[in-house]
Amino acid sequence: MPNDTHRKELRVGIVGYGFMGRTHTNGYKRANDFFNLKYRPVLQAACGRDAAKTRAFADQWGWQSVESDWRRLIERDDIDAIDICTPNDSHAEIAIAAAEAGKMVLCEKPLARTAAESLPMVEAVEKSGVANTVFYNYRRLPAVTLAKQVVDSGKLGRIFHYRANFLQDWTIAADLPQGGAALWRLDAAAAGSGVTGDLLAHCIDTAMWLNGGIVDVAARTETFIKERVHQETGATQPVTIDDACSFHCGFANGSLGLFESTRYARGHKALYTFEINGEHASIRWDLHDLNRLEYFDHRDEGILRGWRNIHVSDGDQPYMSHWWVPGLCIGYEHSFVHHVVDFLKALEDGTPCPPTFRDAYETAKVCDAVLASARDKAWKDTDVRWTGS
Ligand code: SOE
Repeated sequence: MPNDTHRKELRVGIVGYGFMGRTHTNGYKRANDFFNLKYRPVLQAACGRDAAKTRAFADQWGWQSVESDWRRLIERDDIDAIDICTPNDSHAEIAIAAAEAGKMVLCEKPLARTAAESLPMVEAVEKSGVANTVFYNYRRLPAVTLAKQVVDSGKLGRIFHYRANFLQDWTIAADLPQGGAALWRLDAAAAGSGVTGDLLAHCIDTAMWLNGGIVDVAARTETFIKERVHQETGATQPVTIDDACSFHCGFANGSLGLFESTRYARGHKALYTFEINGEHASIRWDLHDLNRLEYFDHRDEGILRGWRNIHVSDGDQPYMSHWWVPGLCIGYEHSFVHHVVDFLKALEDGTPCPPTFRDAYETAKVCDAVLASARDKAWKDTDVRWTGS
């Protein structure tokens, strides 16, 4: 195990100190404790518009300095990588400026509000050749990574169906305000869309990673509460996000997809589930039981055939040899630790760390097609060019 003096520093500047600022910071802090890596993230600077909150975040989590203007952060020559944890409407401007300044860019999902807004970000990182990645974190939960290994092994045979849900219930109250701190996800101007960009984007990223490109979609959206008070202005305004969205789709491999997301499923807080049905076998996964992968194989001996409930906690399963001892669980936050680890390993190897900005752009195209389909009440082609990363 190299000690810290042999490790190459990756000096990170983070923009944003909310929920995602904390998950990413935890990833940087834990990566070298548990994994043997050549690079070591340094918590160089935290940046946010509210000076007191940024300072409190920096003190709590160990960021060495603070900035109140992201442009100043990007100008600093003691920063190697910019990590964007701000609301979606600021991702593009920050990422493009960072890439043009030659900084690596790590960005919270979704890449931006729309595919059109995402494309210049892809062009900027590709033109400057900087390392880039987007935190679609669920890929890196060990059970989900194991699902990828099972699919890639061909055990499922020809794939017929892909099914995913992401269900929440936190916006049912009609008096919940919209917009501003912590509630920007309810404001389409800041978020781009509602559940489609926030939750289905996760499902789409995982789906294309596991099952290949989505070629066409037919969607229905609904906004159940039509007006809400804006948190900052106090004005009652129309709600312009989608509260719920479901869509059918076709994949390039000929399989059918069925996706549903809502923030109005009373009793569900973050129920992300997916299931894949193949010719020989099926798998399914549930975020509420994130260490388990369920597997059914029709080729098993008839009298013993049934769903296997695999507790993904053994040393030969993805990432797990770096944690505790077989049988002991890890949690949600480890998906971000693993993402940081994979980013650092990719730097070491000189390879991309998926999902790259280009991969996330393809996910944005599907989200746009879903929203366009719901608006026009028509099937839409996605124009996705999925390369498999
Ligand atoms: C919204 O409630 C949210 O926090 C998303 O923004 C995340 O991406 C998702 O992982 C959980 O739910």
